[in-house]
Amino acid sequence: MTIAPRHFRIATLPGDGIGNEVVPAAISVLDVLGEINGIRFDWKTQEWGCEYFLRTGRMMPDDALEQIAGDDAIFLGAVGAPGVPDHESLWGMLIPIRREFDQYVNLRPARLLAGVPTPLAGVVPADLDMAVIRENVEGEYSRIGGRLYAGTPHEMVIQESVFTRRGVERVMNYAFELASRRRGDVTSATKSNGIVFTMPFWDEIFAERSAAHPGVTTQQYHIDALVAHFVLDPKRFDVVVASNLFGDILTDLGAAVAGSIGIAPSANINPERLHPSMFEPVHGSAPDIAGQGIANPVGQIWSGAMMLDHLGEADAAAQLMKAIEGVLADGIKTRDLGGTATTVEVAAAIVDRLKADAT
Ligand code: GGG
Repeated sequence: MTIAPRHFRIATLPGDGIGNEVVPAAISVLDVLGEINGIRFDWKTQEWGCEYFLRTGRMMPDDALEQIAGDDAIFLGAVGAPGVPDHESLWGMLIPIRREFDQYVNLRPARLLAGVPTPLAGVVPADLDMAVIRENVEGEYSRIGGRLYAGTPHEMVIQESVFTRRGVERVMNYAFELASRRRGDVTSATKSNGIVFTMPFWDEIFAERSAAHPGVTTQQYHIDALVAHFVLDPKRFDVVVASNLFGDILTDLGAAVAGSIGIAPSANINPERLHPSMFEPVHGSAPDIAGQGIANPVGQIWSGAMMLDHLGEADAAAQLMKAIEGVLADGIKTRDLGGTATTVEVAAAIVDRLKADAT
């Protein structure tokens, strides 16, 4: 009896800069993994991003979200390029996708993999394995505010933050549920000593959610102390829940202490599955190294493993993680990790490893 391959249609958005190098590298790996596991991907590539913006004045066409709304997942590379203001590129593509598809959880694992050097003295892989849950659709990233008296000595700007009870509760619930499947601890990132309305509200809801999840222990730190603990004692963290801005900053730090931002993956998840979720590396478009073939593809490939997990292909995701870890442990690494391999060489080594493990 032959079994028909599972088929997934993936909206593929390489975007800008090194996105155009790491996305094809990851696809070369995922296609082989798919062949091994009876999975077929239909990579529906869209050339949206800053080049599109420079031609059309928009990062994506007007009906972009309608075009991808029915896809099984979105696989995104990076967004941003010199010549396009960063707020145009982010608010023209990444943020509308996250918001329109209600991807309110941004799950960003920070894990030290064997063979990857950490800048932290004396820290081994068992000491650094956390998942940061970043609230992804509200918080400090808002378009509410304004600018008055531009160009005069009285110039002023106001930028509002938006925290809703529904928004905070649901992302915290996700963090508690995730922790209950991991080591059972959630840390909240706050700053309620300085930010007097939104952060005490955040703390209040954290206390309520904690009471509703009695099997999970909790910690709470002001963001300034929390970043110090990330560096000095990462072992104390299992799941960390943070607002949009705090989570964004924390996860670059988490990636750096885990060896390189080049390996950090992320999943923008709509847990109710009413819309497609989006998988992208934490890193940006890195114009300084774009076009040289030296970008680390691991963040993109690991994001592919998270996508497979979300699509119900946990075995294939586990095979991929094993292959990534094996290749890094063998010392096949790009320059950001102290190696000399190119983007394509790292991807090819992961493919070889997948094939070897499958025989
Ligand atoms: N790979 C995603 C990407 O290009 N990120 C660039 C960036 O600036 N992201 C900000 C954010 O995640 O909110």
